[in-house]
Amino acid sequence: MKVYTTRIIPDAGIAILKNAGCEVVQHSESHDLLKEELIKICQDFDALLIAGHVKLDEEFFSKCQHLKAVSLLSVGYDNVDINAATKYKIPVGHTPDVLSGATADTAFLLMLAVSRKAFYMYDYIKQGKWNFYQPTANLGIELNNKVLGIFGLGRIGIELAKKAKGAYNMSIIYHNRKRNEEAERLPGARFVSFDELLQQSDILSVHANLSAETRGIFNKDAFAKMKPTSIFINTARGAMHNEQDLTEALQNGSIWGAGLDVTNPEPMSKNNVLLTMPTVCVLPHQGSATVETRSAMAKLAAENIVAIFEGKQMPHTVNKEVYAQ
Ligand code: 8YV
Repeated sequence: MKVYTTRIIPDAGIAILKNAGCEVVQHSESHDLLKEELIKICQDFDALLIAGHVKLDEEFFSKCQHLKAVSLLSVGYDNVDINAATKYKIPVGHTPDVLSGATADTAFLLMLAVSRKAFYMYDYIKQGKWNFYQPTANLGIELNNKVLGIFGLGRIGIELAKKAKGAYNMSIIYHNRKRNEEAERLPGARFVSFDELLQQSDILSVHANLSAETRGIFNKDAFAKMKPTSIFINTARGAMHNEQDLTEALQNGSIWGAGLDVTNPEPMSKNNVLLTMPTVCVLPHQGSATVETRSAMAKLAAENIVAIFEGKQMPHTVNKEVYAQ
């Protein structure tokens, strides 16, 4: 069985594939393949392991119907046309759970860094501006006893809620399509409407999936409803916020600060005005980027493929309907 990976992935994943007898070829160049190139390459492979945000659309699946498995090195699968994969009976795997802690840490890091203007102050030293001490300058805000609002309380949101409660005794409110009663028991979270989430959060952190419903949901209207002292955090998908509206909300004082691990578009331009703002911290989509988490993700992505080769179901399938077909 031959497996193609669109990026170099951690050895732990490669070892699992090789131990199962797979031949593995990795795309080792630092640029994405064009769709046509990927389709051509896939003709010689049985399974595809996708890392990065390569788009797999209807045309891809129609021309690669022979693939036995597509396995993502991510929990998010918004780059894949799942209906098309299902139509061609191709199981799509992903890597939930193992990255929840690392991603919640990134949201926590951004929340704290924004509240103390950390990235801006680091730059301030590099620019040689650390000279006269002024007690009223460059002040941050504290997180103790503040309200953390979570948009999309699932595995990652729960991890963040636990950390925020433990570290800062924050109250947790959340908005989901449906109430998550199991999750509510953990952080003592309270379900609120989307408008209440906007109005009541001191920190609003996005952890939902990108879908037609959530695309662009954090727009001018949404930011206008937030507190002028609030901080917006997005570690989920950049397409859920309108970046121009976010920039204006920060400029006109509708909100106080923003922490982004995902931007819209990605990568963010080095000339983006957000990078000059004292109360903005941006990271280059690093949520799951730890040695431990990326290894665990690579293992899971490899196990998803091996399971199919062994005639079993993937441990984590996005489109379980394929097994019924
Ligand atoms: C990224 C992620 O894949 O799992 C996801 O959905 O967004 C991350 O793990 C990774 O950070 C590379 O962009």
